[in-house]
Amino acid sequence: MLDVDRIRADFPILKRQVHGKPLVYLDNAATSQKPEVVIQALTDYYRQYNANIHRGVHTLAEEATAAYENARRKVGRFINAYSPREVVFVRNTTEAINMVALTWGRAHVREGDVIVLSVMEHHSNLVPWQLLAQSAGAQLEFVELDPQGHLDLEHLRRLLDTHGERVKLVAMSGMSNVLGTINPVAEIAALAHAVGALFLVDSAQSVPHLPVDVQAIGCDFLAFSGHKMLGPTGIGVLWARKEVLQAMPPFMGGGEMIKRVRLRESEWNDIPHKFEAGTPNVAHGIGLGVAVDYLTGIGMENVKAHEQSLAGYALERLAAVPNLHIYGPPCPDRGGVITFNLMRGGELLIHPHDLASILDQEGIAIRAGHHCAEPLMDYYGVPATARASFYIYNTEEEVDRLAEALLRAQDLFGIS
Ligand code: C6P
Repeated sequence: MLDVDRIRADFPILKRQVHGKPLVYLDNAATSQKPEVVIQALTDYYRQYNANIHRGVHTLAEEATAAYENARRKVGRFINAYSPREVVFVRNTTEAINMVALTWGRAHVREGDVIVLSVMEHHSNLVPWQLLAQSAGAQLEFVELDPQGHLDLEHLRRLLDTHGERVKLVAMSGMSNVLGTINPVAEIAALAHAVGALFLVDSAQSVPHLPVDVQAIGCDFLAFSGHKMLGPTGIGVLWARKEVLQAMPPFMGGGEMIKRVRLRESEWNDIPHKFEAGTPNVAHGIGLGVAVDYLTGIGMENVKAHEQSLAGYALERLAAVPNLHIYGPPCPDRGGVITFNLMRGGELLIHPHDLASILDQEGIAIRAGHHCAEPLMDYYGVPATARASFYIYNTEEEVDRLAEALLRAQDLFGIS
């Protein structure tokens, strides 16, 4: 069990009020809050050893380089990378997936090839593949869902059987940002590899909330964002197997990604630097390392257990709210994401945006909209949904406040 009171004390923002009410922050799938140690790490860098890295021999440059490379090692250990050299720092999940599409994808995906995705994907794990498929003349296929919101693995098997070796890549989320579904990524990796395809995990929602071990999954690429896991914005990670990264052409050209430059051609640096052109986000990389320390200190099994217990409590508590339709699977197949609509006979009673505004008046922050998963909204035939998403500092009392606010919102709209 987590000592949530102690954890909450580490997050200065949780002390603030919104519209005169204590903040209930339930928008963690969009971005998490930051503990004092992460905020402090950024200030320390700028106050004490701000310098460019991998370039200078002066003390500040050496200290900054050591801290940044240490953060890379921490991140590598956190996901059980084979080597820290497999950890490429990028801006976020979106950049990581685009990097794969624009480098590995352009080199390996040809006309008639197939990329297998699912209908629950975030736009970041969809649009880069659309762009690649359009330029290469490749085909996209989509795994559908079962009625509870799990991936239909039989459908995946059928797609892989049908297209066989033409499938070059399977790319799926580790956990859905809308349904909360935890996907069986190790099983998917094995199915993808059986036809010779590589497997990319969009881990934007899984690395922050579940233990993730790239060796146990057996994936080839994994992408995630620092800002969703207590770290700063503007720093994220592309992990890929060493052999895959080494064979991949570079992404952007410039300083740092080269070993030797002539006027007409250049020799690339070793991985991961080959993919980190220009001055990187030094402060935020170091901050991500501190966030990883913080999560490691809690233990990712404990993080997962806390969020699943909150999700279970929320499913039970919200079941008592009339007219509430919840999307996604039951526990334990889901993490701490609860997406819902107030509806009757398939019609929305309150638009999720109105609902989010009403809850905001009560100090409760949830997200409303399509959650950057428009095809999934189409799949369920709704324009938008409301979503509450949990993290280590959320409590059952906050879930109670959400449930009570949902009842009051219906009163306000005169819904009986
Ligand atoms: N989802 C949400 O509110 P970036 O923006 O690059 O850090 O992460 C993109 C991304 C990719 N995949 C999944 C599964 C995600 O959930 C996200 C981000 C946020 O659901 C913001 S749209």
